[in-house]
Amino acid sequence: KLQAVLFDLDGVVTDTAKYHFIAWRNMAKRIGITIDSDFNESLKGIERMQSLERILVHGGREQTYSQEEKERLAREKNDEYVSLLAGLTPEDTYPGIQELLHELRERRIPAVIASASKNAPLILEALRLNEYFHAIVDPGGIPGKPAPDIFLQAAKLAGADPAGCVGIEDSQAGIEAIKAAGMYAVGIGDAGILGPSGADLICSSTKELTLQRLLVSAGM
Ligand code: B16
Ligand code: MG
Repeated sequence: KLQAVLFDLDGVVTDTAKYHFIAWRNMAKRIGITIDSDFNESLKGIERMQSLERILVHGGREQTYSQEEKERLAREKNDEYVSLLAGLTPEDTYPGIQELLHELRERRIPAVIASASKNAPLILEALRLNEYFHAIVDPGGIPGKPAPDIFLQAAKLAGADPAGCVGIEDSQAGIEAIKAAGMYAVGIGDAGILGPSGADLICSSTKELTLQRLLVSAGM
């Protein structure tokens, strides 16, 4: 039986994944590193400082910066990211998400945010979706995706067994995290990109995410 639905945020609830990409690309460019959308797939779902490390390795610059300089680079990225979020309104919620959240609430099935982002509360506020979520995982101090911890913590907050949870993700790291947590993994995006990470069901758009579809495909 379905006990809880665990939502990734960036790239599942709204299109903020594109803002992360813009802000990282600009930061990387300032230090002479070029990142393209293929490389960006390996950044999705990855915590801020880890993302920076991946970019530095990608540019062959992992030895160049002190801890303090890295913190400055990450802060600059986040400042630009937060300024890109300024225009976010409820209209930016991906199609079908509010309807799914509504159905879950009617059925008293808890929805929890399982995001790596420290900006999650700010984004949910801007989208006016707070009331639909039972809880938001605090990603601080727990291992990031692809480790299962963020999803396990989300299940715990919902009072659910991992085996009774469906996790929804747009990233390779996130799908791996859901599977490592022993849950049913729904990928949003391209089957060629998310299939190899182990997604159980892949939808090209959030429009396909109805409660009925989840229940039938997860066999719950
Ligand atoms: P922040 P998700 C992740 O969010 C993003 O996919 C990833 O690109 C970002 O670096 C990470 O959050 C940390 O976000 O810098 O805002 O704390 O996809 O897990 O909802
Ligand atoms: Mg994501």
